[in-house]
Amino acid sequence: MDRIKQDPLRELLRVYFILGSPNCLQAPEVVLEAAIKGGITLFQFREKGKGCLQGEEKLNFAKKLQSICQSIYVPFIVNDDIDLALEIDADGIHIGQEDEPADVVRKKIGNKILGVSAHNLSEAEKAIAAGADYLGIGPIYPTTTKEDAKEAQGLSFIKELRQTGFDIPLVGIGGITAENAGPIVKAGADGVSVITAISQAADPEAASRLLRKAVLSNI
Ligand code: 3NM
Repeated sequence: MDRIKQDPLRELLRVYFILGSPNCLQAPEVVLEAAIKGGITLFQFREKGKGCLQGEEKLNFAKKLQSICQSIYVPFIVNDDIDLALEIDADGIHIGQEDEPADVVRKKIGNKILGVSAHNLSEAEKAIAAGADYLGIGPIYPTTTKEDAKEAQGLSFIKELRQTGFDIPLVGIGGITAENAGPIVKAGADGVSVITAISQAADPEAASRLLRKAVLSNI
């Protein structure tokens, strides 16, 4: 087995499911449990967008989803909200370029997992210097889930990072499905991150299983 396959964080990034209450067709707890049964490897709580929960409701919802993850040992990452991540002792945090600087976040969270979205080499270099454990690269394909998503970039930036010698764990995001996931890992990503492909699937367990198969058969 090569070094990449032995890295536990790379293994966690294989099928990285992101969810918030605005993203679901069914009850979020039901979707998350099904996704875990189908083989997701990491979960991110992203309570954003129209109608999202705030304050105490958000906190209680996060705790509910966290306890589902804890019961099956799927690590629980919080999007953006560092105070929430610390309050519930989440396993990690994911931040974008508009959020608090990664070095400040790293100081606040100690050795929890830190993921940073990066769109160019300079952002990638800065994130790594600040202590990012993995980079989120997207949108790979067009997506309507993130309101302020940039233009789809395809596989070019993932390839550029790998060709330039960056070996930090990478996960692709944006418009990813079981049908189009394979080329992303072939291009050098360690896994894929999805919202719609699982949360809006008629059968989230089957959708997760298909995504997992698509990733693992191309690693
Ligand atoms: N971040 P879906 S794209 C949360 O480009 C998020 O950084 C993106 O949702 C980025 O799987 C995106 O439904 C939305 O396309 C991903």
